[in-house]
Amino acid sequence: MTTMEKSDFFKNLKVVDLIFEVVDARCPYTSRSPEVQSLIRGKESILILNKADLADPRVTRKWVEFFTTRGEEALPINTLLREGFGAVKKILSLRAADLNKVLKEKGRLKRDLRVAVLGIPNTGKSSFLNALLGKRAVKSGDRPGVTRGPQWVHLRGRISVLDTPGLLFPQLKDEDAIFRLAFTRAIDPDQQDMIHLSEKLLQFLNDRYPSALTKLGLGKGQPLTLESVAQVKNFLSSQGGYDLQRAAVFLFAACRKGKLGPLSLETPDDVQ
Ligand SMILES: Nc1nc2c(ncn2[C@@H]2O[C@H](COP(=O)(O)OP(=O)(O)O)[C@@H](O)[C@H]2O)c(=O)[nH]1
Ligand SMILES: [Mg+2]
Repeated sequence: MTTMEKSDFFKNLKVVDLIFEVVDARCPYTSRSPEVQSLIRGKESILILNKADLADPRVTRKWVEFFTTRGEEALPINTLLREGFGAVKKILSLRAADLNKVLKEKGRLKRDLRVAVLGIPNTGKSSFLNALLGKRAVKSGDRPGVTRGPQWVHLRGRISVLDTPGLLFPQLKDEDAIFRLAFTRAIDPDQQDMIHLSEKLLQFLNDRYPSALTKLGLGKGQPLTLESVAQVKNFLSSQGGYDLQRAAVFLFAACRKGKLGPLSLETPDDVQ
């Protein structure tokens, strides 16, 4: 979003009734933006734990429990397969009915429930929004090159959805947060110290998902180190010895591609 579009989005936010805050199910705590709290003051927000297909289902259940205990509603979703959308649609129709019941009691006219989607980069905001809107294709500007602000798309059942998601910034609180956000690509891993990131990844996997590492087929010698990865891949440095930088980049990319199976980067115990 450009700055212009961003400010338009936040202007629209004032009249929104319900917000879907999209986070990454693999790190639903770290992928929340601290900005959200001040933005949604007084409005109902529902946490969408998206990419649930990539997360460890046992841990996702713990997260849902964690948020529920804190009085928040959290729904695990797989946007690619449209899994979990039944619950989303149900909430929308219930809230639209509630809103119009209240309006009627006050003797006011019926209106649509206004809904917006927001979150940090790469959590799947656009995919989730498109899934919500379904076939009601979002029209681009009438004339090419003309920027337009976010627009309301009307859905059946007295619901309107803002057609552009709100982009928020993640909080780079500490090294664990940076690792989780780089792994889920909320931030660009290439802008980080790759050796450090990959060492954190190895430490994490050896600790939490030791058998996942064997799926990479990088030798049996446990625990895996950057040295051993460079050795197996024959990544040699021009100064002699192994090229650990190259091993780090390779390992991080290989693990991100989902070959390791579903895994969760943090559990409620990590953040309490
Ligand atoms: N595995 C998986 N991938 C998803 C899911 N939702 C979105 N993605 C992928 O995540 C990437 C980022 O999605 P996008 O909607 O552009 O995220 P945005 O930056 O938040 O708008 C894309 O490659 C999507 O295909 C999901 O539920 N599961
Ligand atoms: Mg997007």
